[in-house]
Amino acid sequence: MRISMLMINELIKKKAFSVPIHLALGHEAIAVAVAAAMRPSDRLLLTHRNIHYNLACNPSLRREIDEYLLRESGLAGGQNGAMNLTNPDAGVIYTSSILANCLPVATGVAMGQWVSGGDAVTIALTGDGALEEGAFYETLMIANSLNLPLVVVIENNEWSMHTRIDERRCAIDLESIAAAFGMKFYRLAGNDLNLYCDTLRNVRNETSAARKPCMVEVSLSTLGDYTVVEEGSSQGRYINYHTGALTHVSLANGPIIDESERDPVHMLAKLVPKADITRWVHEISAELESQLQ
Ligand SMILES: Cc1ncc(C[n+]2csc(CCOP(=O)(O)OP(=O)(O)O)c2C)c(N)n1
Ligand SMILES: [Mg+2]
Repeated sequence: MRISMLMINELIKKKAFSVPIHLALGHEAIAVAVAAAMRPSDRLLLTHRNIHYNLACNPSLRREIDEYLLRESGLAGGQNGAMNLTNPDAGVIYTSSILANCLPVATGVAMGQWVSGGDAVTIALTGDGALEEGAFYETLMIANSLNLPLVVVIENNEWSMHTRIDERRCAIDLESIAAAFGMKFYRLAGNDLNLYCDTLRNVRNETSAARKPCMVEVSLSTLGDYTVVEEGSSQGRYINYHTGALTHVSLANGPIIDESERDPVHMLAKLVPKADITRWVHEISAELESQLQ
């Protein structure tokens, strides 16, 4: 997934796409965990930053890129582009760039699953910016009132475009909000992939068995931030990545971007001998490049 996104970044740098693409470098661990937890009848609803889930659910880089090129061979037949990308075959049935918009839609999908019986669940993704929308709280109220099998996952990178949480609003304690609605809450941080996969599998199965909604908050960093020093200034200005090309990040420098807990690939690399990582990178890059021929 990391190498695929870095390849896409190289194409964005070359201005290959007419649609805006929000890379999700640093968001990979939760996407892997959600995709691994999903069963065939489960449904996933996404937001503007959806590339990692689409790559996790269908690792065809060719079809992802074809969608961004608005070609018929794309994941959604070239109709959706990036910010509305769906992939119904993999359970990704709705994606909206309107903040929090996927939540009421997910509530309806979960209600459909409840009416039909069975054990399917709906998983809806959102960022910390969407907590500023009324639809977030209405979704919690309806889903808990009707006991719907809905998992709400919040990717908290502490940014909404170029504004940090503490610059734009009061803190929102999601654990207390979940408790107020009487729902289960899990918090993930640190990019431990095995822990994320175990947690999401348990959350999915508990939600299915109890037919009660659940909330998961994931603290993460959107990698690609940098500092510029402007002429006449001695101080650097911090630039947070939101969308588009990461001109200072290069595929040639390898898949690890930040040698810290912020980078899930760095955390994964710590679990595997270095020679294996080098071999994987080589093999995966060759396979992905062959898809792009
Ligand atoms: C209702 C609404 N208001 C404003 C926007 C403009 N907008 C697009 S992305 C974004 C930031 C979203 O932040 P967050 O949900 O935390 O996701 P992140 O980009 O940090 O992953 C905003 C404000 C929008 N798409 N929809
Ligand atoms: Mg955010």
